[in-house]
Amino acid sequence: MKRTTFGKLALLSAAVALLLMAVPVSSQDDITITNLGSLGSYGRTADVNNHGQVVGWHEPPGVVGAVHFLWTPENGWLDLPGSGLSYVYVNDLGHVAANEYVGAGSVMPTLWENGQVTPLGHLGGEFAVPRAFNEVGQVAGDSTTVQGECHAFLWTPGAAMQDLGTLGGTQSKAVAMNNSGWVVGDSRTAGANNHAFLWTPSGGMRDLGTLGGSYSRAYDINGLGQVIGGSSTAAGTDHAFLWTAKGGMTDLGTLGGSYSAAYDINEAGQVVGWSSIPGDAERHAFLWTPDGGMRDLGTLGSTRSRATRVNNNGQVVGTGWLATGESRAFVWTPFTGMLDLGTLPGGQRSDAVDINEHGQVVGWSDTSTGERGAVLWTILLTPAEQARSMIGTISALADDGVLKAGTANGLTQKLDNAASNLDEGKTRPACGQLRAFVNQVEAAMKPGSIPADLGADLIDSASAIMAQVCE
Ligand SMILES: [Ca+2]
Ligand SMILES: [Ca+2]
Repeated sequence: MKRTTFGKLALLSAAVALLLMAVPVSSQDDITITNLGSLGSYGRTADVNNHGQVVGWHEPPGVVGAVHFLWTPENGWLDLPGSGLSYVYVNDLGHVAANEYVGAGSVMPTLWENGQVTPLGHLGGEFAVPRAFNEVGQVAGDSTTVQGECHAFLWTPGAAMQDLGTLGGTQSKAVAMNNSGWVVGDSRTAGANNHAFLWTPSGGMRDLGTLGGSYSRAYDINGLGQVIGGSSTAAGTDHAFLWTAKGGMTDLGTLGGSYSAAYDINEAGQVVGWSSIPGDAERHAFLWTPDGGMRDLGTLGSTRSRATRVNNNGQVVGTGWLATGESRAFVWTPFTGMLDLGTLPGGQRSDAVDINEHGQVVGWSDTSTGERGAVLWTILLTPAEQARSMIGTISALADDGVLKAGTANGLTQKLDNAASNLDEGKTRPACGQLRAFVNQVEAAMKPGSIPADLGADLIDSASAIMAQVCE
């Protein structure tokens, strides 16, 4: 994902806030659970951005349709105007894409920006829904047309809604997009099969093919243009796929069973989903990495788990089922394995739907009253994990051209040494490396090699680690 410099800076500020309250993570004790408010009987939490701002929907008594809400750490819960369907997204600018009833039987996507509501229009029909929202404010989704077909659309600020066409059939649907405005989804072909597509501004809609079967479906795309989804194979079973411009569609395989499906890909090309294991009686969450292939993330005691999101630190969230049958939100990290995120007091069931780059997870939990609460879980990182998270951020800044490669290498080397020392309990050399890191940042800020705001954030983050481990 190509983030703007603004996005990166804002992201670092939020990281600082998290680091200041961090303690070691090794178990559920290091995860906090916050009840953001009541969702009533059916509501859902839908999305969290990198500032810990959360959106979702609920159905208050007497209201037809979903009322969308925005929860922010600063101002708490805010019901957004109108009512609509259960589609709602928030980006790092704090803008919200949703949809609203605009008349009898008519639903249109809208953009909410600091209290201003902008209708995004439609492709001629009465029904349009947003399904993806990016950091430059573009919205992708699908809309009915004058002819009564359903077509994928792309809406760009300042431009009219664009019909992305189809693969030759009468229907297409957008599912995800990246910050370059590349859209993926699926469309009917002239042969009436459903195929995954990639739409780009320069190339239009492209058929991504299948794994040998008749249908495929794309679920996500990252900033590198890598696409994941599911496809039928020549053997007639569904497998997770990864598509790249260079390699085309490749089969990600399974955990030994016949079936797999992929739901999310991060900026490092890591993929999550679920797969059946030998015998096909069990379905387990997986993490697929370019180096290690498909890894079984386990379960919470039953035969089923499903991973739905992975952030750029390789932290995974999804749904696990207990041996007693209740669903539970889980987080999986390389440091902890799969952890049950638990429920609000008196609850039995919970589910996780999204995670941001700071380990903040959103979802819902039932409560002792039987209502659902919107939930924010925060995973607290160890000092070594915090240092490694900073390495990831600095590398991304170098990739984006905000930092020179030489500067970034010097900084990441010091953090890497500090993290290794912390792993071994050697706090004195770790603190020396962190101080050297701060000195390098300060030196690079003087000639402007590191922008002032960014430099201040990096120093704050390093200082937060030192406050925990240094004398
Ligand atoms: Ca999100
Ligand atoms: Ca993704």
